[in-house]
Amino acid sequence: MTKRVEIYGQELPGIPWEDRPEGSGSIIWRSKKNPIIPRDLLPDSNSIFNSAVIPFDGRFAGVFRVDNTTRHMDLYSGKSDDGINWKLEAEPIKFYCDEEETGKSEYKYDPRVVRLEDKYYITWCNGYHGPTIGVGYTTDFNNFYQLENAFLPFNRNGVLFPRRIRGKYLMLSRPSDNGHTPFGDIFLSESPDIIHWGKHRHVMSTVNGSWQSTKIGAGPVPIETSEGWLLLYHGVLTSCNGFVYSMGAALLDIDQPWKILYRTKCYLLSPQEDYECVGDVPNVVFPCAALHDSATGKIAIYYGAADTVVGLAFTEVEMLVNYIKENSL
Ligand code: BMA
Repeated sequence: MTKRVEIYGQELPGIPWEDRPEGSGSIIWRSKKNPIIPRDLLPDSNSIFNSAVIPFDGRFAGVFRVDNTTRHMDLYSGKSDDGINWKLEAEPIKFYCDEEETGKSEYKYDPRVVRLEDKYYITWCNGYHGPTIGVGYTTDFNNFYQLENAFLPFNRNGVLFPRRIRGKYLMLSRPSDNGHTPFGDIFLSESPDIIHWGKHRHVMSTVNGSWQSTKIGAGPVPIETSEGWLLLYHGVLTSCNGFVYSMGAALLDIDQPWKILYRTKCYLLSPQEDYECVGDVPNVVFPCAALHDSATGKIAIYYGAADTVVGLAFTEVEMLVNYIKENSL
């Protein structure tokens, strides 16, 4: 008998959930309520998409990417009782900073949120003379504090691990360029204090002739399991009609997470529904958060669709981990 795959983390009985549709063989299946967040949830939102949610205070809280009708990109906080119906603040998050320079930001997008020790840390793509990784934290989702950018420009998709490993904080990121980067591998960096980052290690590269051939980037915060860190990530293919963003998954070594144990050969979710294929940027599924329940192994994945709306999809840890191991590159 195969060993039961466990999630090491908290129980979340209120996790949003829908069973896999009868007869479906999909490893990841979409919510019937998709898109769960429409583009016009706020009076001046052009689009609400690549966004991050987390259990908070018996409910859910989140940090949302909102592009407004001037097409400025910023982060907004929001709350929800059920993880599906969200109320967003009308104004973007204002981060407090110790130094003026730290808070400089031409734009903010693609947040990730992680519970790490006694705080909720937010990482995002921060405009500071080009895109780099902004870092901030909150304890209450009312007051937010900004720290130093983690890296020099150009970088995107900064994702913190949910605990220290061998005493150090770890962050995945994807060094890039100033535009719609046509390349990109995932790297890992470590820090003693979430301010100073170094010991940069290569984690994984693109794969020629596949859905992940142009660039890849970490998605939600890695989930600790009995089989390694479960990392959902996006991979990009360049078609004659532009980029296509799909989702895959990998298992990383628990103590040395720059080492890949397994990695899906096929995508697990690709833009196929109308709201994923049609929008401000067509053909994009872009995962930024995953809720999980250690008691049942249920996982709820939040992803941006077509740079316009937020979608929700589901999987189950045992099914997903076994699939990754059996269908690895
Ligand atoms: C990336 C980021 C994402 C976006 C994607 C597709 O470079 O800007 O925010 O979802 O492109 O446009």
